[in-house]
Amino acid sequence: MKGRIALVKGDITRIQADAIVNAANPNLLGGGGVDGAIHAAAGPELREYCRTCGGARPGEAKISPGFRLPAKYIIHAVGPRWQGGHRGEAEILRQAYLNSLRLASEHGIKTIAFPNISTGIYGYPKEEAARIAISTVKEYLENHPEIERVIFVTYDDENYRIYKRLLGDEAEEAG
Ligand code: AR6
Repeated sequence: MKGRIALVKGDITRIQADAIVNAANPNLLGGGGVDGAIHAAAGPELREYCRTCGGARPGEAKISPGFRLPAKYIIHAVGPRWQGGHRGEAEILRQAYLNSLRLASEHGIKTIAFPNISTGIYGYPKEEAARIAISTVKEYLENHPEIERVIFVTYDDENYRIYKRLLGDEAEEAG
């Protein structure tokens, strides 16, 4: 696993990877948070493209070109909205990561960067979300050598500290 997981603090729109993941909403037409930043940086062609994607349910993911981003692709994953933890949120969050990774494998993507899905506007408790993100990615990497590198991109200080503690020396610090 060592060398295949990286931790970065910063803006995901600037990441050089084959794909970056967006924390989208079900209509895939843009929003606030990281979704707003990705649409602003990728340009209006992204919204036009996403109109043809048919949306995505919580836990699902769809892929688009990266347009003006350094990344070749954007994978739009819809995380769960936190409703107290008894509405299947954990499994939906796991599926959002897993379906993003599956799309990456299908499209020959070797490097993929994830934001901390659902931990902003959707209100998922950050440490619980980080544990799900890390365990889902690690399990997938064990069985999928075609994915060479997963970059966890943290933006706020709290998520950065949580990921740093949970990953320990399993992650290289990059960026
Ligand atoms: N780069 C990396 N991470 C970022 C950036 C950025 N430029 N900006 C914010 N974050 P959120 P959600 C982090 O709210 O909770 C949208 O309106 C932020 O610190 O973007 O899944 C969608 O359209 C947080 O840790 O996504 C949906 O309606 C993480 O990104 C809804 O928000 C996720 O926060 C999705 O909510």
